[in-house]
Amino acid sequence: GRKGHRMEWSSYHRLEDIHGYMDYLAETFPDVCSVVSIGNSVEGRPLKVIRISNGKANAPALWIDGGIHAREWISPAAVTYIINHLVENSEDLEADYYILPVANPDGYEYTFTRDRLWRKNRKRSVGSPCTGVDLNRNFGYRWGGLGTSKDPCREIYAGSGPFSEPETNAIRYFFEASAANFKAYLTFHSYGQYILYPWGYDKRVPPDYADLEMVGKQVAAAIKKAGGANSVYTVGNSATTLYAASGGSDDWAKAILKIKYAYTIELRDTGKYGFVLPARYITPTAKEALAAVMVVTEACKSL
Ligand code: ING
Ligand code: ZN
Repeated sequence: GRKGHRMEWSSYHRLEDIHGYMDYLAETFPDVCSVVSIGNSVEGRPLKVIRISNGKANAPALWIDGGIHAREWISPAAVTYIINHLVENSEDLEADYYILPVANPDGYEYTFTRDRLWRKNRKRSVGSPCTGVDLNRNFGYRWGGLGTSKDPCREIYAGSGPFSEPETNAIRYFFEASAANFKAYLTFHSYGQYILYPWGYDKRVPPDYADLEMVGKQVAAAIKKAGGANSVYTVGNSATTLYAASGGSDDWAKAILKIKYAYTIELRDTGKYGFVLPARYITPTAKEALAAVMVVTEACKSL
């Protein structure tokens, strides 16, 4: 089209539109954005990361991802909204952002073409009729523990080993190769309206959990302010607040990468529509996600 991209936030978009938007931004604002593919999915789709930075020295780095679970459509929609905001306000940025809006592109496309409620990636298991690994059980910290399954037919199948999947392995490789000074790792999911910090593998908490709890509460307050009566998010440790789940990305970011502010943010709603959140809620929900990013950015600056 005339604008050079098809992105907007009144409807949910296919992968092609999201990737097209990222490429458009990199071409149009080369001083602020660049796009790289950090690897390919099982079916060969690129895992595109956009870096947004105005080049200020000593800026902390934040990682943001979305769409690790295919059916959680609000997550890529909110993450692209965050990208749009950061690029439009790039003069004011005091951090560098690395953003992967669709971490599970095969699953995401599958929810448009075949099964709206698909969660996992699209890896075919040897010796089983079932397809798909839960990418948020496939990271390499306490892999295969509580809240996971070895059965490829389950929604919480952890895969054949830690980082067995190209999607999670690409994220690991990206961090291993990156020289950026990551202070936060934010992964957006739905639904439930929770701000969750490690650990997920069991009900224990990290040594600095008081800092995670405090910043989490600041995030919840900012979300309340940005939204309204329905913008109530609960803060807590994943395993206690929601359920135990091992091999999640936030536990890995915290334990192995030593990134201080690791959060899983469960966006809207609280269950009325669940994963099938109507598109009229994209903008209000994305504003909540953006408020979270802004609060965490502030916290990173004072580290
Ligand atoms: N929820 C997360 C899941 O992967 C979670 C919740 C995240 C639990 C991190 C523990 C650790 O199951 C959704 N909605 O995917
Ligand atoms: Zn999820």
